[in-house]
Amino acid sequence: MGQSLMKLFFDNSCQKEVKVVMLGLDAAGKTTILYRLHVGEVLSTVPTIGFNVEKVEYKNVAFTVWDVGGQDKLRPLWRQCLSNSDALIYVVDSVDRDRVGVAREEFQAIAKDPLMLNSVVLVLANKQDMKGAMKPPEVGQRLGLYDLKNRTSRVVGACALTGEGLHEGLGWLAATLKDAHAWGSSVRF
Ligand SMILES: Nc1nc2c(ncn2[C@@H]2O[C@H](COP(=O)(O)OP(=O)(O)OP(=O)(O)O)[C@@H](O)[C@H]2O)c(=O)[nH]1
Ligand SMILES: [Mg+2]
Repeated sequence: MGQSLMKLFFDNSCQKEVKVVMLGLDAAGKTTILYRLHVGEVLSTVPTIGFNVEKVEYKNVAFTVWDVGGQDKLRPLWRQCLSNSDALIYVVDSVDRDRVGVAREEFQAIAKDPLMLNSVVLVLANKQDMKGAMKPPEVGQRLGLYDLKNRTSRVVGACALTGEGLHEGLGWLAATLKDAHAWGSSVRF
């Protein structure tokens, strides 16, 4: 089979699987986002104690998304979920200016964790529907996203209630991971 025919075959017949860990402070909107993507609806949530894991398919990529509780006493758990992650989705409550410093500290610690050094980073600046929400570039700047060296990263404005930004973010992750893994020309699948 010629190279281009093989690429076409793998692109169309093999679904790619990636692991995504979704983190962020409590009440940032992680669980709402997870189920908005998984079932296409807004489900009522309670604070997550532990984690939720669901599969979300988009653009021929099967994302296994780990949504880990963000309360301060649960954050030590985050590190136990990092291994073999292809991507980090870091969710920020864009109206929570009081805690953006804490969000930054936690983000920096995770982004620089040795287990995450090769992972792609998507920041979702959530709750864009709310008055006074920080815009995505400000959220990126306050997290120190632009200071990270040698990372593929992006910040996208989102609203979990309407779904705004969620597929844009996933689409970017799918395209970026396809490039990073050179899917389509490899025989990984
Ligand atoms: N206005 C608005 N509210 C949102 C949005 N996303 C989530 N919420 C609300 O924010 C609250 C917290 O959402 P969760 O999804 O439970 O937050 P979480 O990040 O999973 O919180 P933990 O499980 O404690 O880590 C809920 O009342 C959601 O309805 C959004 O985009 N806009
Ligand atoms: Mg939750």
